[in-house]
Amino acid sequence: MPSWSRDSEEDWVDGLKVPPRRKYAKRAITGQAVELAAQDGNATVAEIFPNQAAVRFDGGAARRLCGYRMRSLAFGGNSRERSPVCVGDRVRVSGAVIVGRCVRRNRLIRSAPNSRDPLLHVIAANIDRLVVVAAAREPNFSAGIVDRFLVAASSQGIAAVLCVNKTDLLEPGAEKTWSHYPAAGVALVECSARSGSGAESLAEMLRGKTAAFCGHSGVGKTSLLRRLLGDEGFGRVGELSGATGMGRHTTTGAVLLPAADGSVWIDTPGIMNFALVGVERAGLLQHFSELAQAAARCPQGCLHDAEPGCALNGMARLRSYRQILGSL
Ligand SMILES: Nc1nc2c(ncn2[C@@H]2O[C@H](COP(=O)(O)OP(=O)(O)OP(=O)(O)O)[C@@H](O)[C@H]2O)c(=O)[nH]1
Ligand SMILES: [Mg+2]
Ligand SMILES: [Zn+2]
Repeated sequence: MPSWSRDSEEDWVDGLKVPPRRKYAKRAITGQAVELAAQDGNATVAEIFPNQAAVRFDGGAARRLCGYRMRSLAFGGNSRERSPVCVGDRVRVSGAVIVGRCVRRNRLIRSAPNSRDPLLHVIAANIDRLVVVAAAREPNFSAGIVDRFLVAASSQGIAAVLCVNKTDLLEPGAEKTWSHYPAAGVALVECSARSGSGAESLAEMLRGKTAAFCGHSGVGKTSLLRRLLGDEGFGRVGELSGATGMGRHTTTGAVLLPAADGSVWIDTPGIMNFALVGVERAGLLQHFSELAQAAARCPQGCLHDAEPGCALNGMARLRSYRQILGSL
């Protein structure tokens, strides 16, 4: 496994292997940032580095590196976040310092893997659409992680799109194990970043929105974004990777990319374990709308655990539901 493996304990902020000769701040700026109202921000966080964040100021295309105050970690009650700001955060920048973070509309969040403390990893905030990317093949379609992301989106009130990529690898007549999603109320786009098929309909669904692309590693999130943005728009990403001094293909941290038409797209690193945060066992079923609907026909007190008479028996996402329930 490579040393930057993103499921190691400090895989995200501290795990970025920034060469010491680089210009990043060695120490955090002390003091407490303040929480601001939504309209008080003047910039959006585009990428996170150790002790610094790249921001884009409103109305300007340029990125700028800013320091941030570390003691803002207490935002949002007693849960600790790995970083005081995340990609998509609206912030107030004064001088070259993020002095405050605006209230978040929503957040895509998981518990940080392998940490002894209950640390939270906010992958991105203030999202209009969560694009859950999976591959038709290589790697094979995995319902488990797709449904976890769909539950995370639903629990935050974020509309989701399931995007099944690499359809060029699909043999004619091969079974599509994801074909039940539209009936479950989930928008589905089949596409191929390689051939470009489906890219236009995806772009159409995301027009003018802030969309975060998430999913397993290697499913083609970055390739899709490159296809949607064109190489020109993506030149900026090359620039970013250059800034960290890492020649890399695999995405190691979330990056916000503005598209020419006003859409904003966020690439996120592929993750292996997506541990849900803030979803209760009792409320899980409501995030599987087709199961919740069918459950109205169950006998009283049905646990939907393969009991005879359970109306959920045989439904496509029951297995995912049971698995996630068992993990909460
Ligand atoms: N055949 C085929 N290969 C694809 C397609 N999209 C991406 N790939 C390949 O799949 C591999 C992974 O693509 P990436 O775009 O890096 O995947 P990712 O989801 O961004 O991966 P992480 O950054 O690790 O999370 C690359 O070798 C791509 O060339 C596609 O539509 N068809
Ligand atoms: Mg990537
Ligand atoms: Zn039941």
